[in-house]
Amino acid sequence: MRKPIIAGNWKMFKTIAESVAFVNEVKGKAEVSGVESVLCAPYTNLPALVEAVKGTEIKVGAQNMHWEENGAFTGEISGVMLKDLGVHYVILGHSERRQYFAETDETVNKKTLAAFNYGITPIVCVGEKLEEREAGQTKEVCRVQTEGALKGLSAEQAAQTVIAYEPIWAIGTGKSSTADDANEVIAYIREVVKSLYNEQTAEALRIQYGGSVKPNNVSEYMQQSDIDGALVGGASLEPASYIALVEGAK
Ligand code: G2H
Repeated sequence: MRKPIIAGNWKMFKTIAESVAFVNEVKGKAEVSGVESVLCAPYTNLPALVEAVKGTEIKVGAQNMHWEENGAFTGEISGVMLKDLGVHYVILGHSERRQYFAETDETVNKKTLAAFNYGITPIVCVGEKLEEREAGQTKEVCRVQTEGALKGLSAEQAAQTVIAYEPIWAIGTGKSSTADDANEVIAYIREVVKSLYNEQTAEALRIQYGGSVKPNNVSEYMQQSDIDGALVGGASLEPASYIALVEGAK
């Protein structure tokens, strides 16, 4: 049985004080037995957030990291630094990073491998652009990105990886993939993992849907056979909405 995982991707939102106030509001509420709840915040908020979630079931994630442990990489943060803070998850290869910050399958792979060196669980994002979808290339794009990200991981590491399928045309647009369509792609990604490893690994690995998930549609996704949770941007920013998302994943 895969444990559902709701991860809030706060992107470049919230000050430290706002992050702490958020946790104080969702404490005891966005904590539902059998559902993992993760808040992925800007780097600046991570220490305060790790402190604020102490004694709760909520985990903290970053939204990126460098693959090297340290070095002359101005402006970058490494896995060892995140581990030092007590961060459990890191989002890698989000489409906004692929689009605006030159993230490639190769850098996503290096970062994914590095995350495991520090005991941080990667949430690896894959997904097609609108023109790729219209050209019938959705599965092929997801296959290439999934294979690229997992390259060199052991079966045990792959089983622990979380993949987020986020069709790019559905991100922050209010247009979401139908639950059936998302499930079809996600089931295909699981087949890809099976062909790379084995059935046991593919059945253990969790795959989220992401792209305009809201409290009123999260349960439709969760009812699908292969969708194990959601990576949520806009709707994760308000406490009441985040609580409803976690409850909707039961
Ligand atoms: C996709 C998603 C979170 P939103 O980027 O990763 O954002 O829920 O706002 O579409």
